[in-house]
Amino acid sequence: MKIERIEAIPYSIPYSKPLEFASGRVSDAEHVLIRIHTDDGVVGTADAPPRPFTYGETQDSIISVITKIFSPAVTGLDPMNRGKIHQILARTIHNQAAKGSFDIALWDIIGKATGTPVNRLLGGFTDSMEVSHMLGFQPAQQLLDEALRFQDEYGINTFKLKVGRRPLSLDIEACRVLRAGLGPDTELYLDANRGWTANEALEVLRRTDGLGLSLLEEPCDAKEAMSRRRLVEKSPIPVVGDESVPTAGDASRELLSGGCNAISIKTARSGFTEAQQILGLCTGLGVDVVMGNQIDTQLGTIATVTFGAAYEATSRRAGELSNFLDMSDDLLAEPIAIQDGRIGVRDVPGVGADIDEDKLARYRQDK
Ligand code: MUC
Ligand code: MG
Repeated sequence: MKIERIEAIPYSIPYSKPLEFASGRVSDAEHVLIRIHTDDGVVGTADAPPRPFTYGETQDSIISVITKIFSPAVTGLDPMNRGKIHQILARTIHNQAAKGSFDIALWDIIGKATGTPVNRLLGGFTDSMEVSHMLGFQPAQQLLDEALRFQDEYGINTFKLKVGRRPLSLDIEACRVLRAGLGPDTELYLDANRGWTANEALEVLRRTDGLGLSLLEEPCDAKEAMSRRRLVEKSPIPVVGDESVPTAGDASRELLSGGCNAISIKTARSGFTEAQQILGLCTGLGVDVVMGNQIDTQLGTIATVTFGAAYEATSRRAGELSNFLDMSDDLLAEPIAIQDGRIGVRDVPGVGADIDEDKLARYRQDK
């Protein structure tokens, strides 16, 4: 089997409810659909979400690196030789979402070619993931209304609150209202997307003491190494590295330098292969992981479920798997269902990311 050609298709689907957070706002899923075609007809599919405010990639840069650099260098290679292909991709630095989607599409090919669900190739630990829902910036009462609706409609009982606003009292008030309205048994954690300084984050931790928050993600810029380390030492709850740890090397640097003591693994930026390396590092060091969300479509979400459900450590906590519910439409042929707060792994060869071709024709931007 050989890689014959690679498509990088730009598409845009509006959000019915845009997501706003400290580092940006997403109102349209302007993503790139990657399809790796092989000479024997097997096609690997994956989604690449550009997040310029996080990694610097854009729709154009993803298409460009895939069609102009990756594609000519790997055409003709056997997709089973992932080690060789990754050595070639690694010659280009950064471009995490482009590389991540490329890797997931390769795994999709391997699953289809061997007639095996990729979840089982990776580890096959379990057949579903518990869902955590991400709440974007909104007034406190609207946040509570949304959380209660998601509890009621989907059985979701874990929420990540986007914070990082000033004055700090806005987010502190939101935490109080959510805890009072949701009760003590709902998991609640925070993600500031680098919106605060380390000292502001410490103040928030002091003023939310007693509210049972479980994690604090990317409170400030990890590059502010000294104050960040002080925060991690003083925090009573784990400090999760997210945008500071897209690669295994980044994760080891941040963990060893005390910049975080838990890690968000995102398949959209690490693929399955580098996500495995990050996971190995974390389990070896005894560090908690969370399966994160890159504001993913259903296509990206099914990839996260495929990986997250493959291992005990990645399925222990609820994964962030529900942002697609705020999109007006999607490309997946068989939509994802959330039942009793969980999403099931697809028992089909590959990742289970079959595309609705009519929808793709409607939303693609290159035709
Ligand atoms: C998250 O966990 O930070 C927001 C920006 C991004 O890159 O991912 C999202 C969610
Ligand atoms: Mg985050």
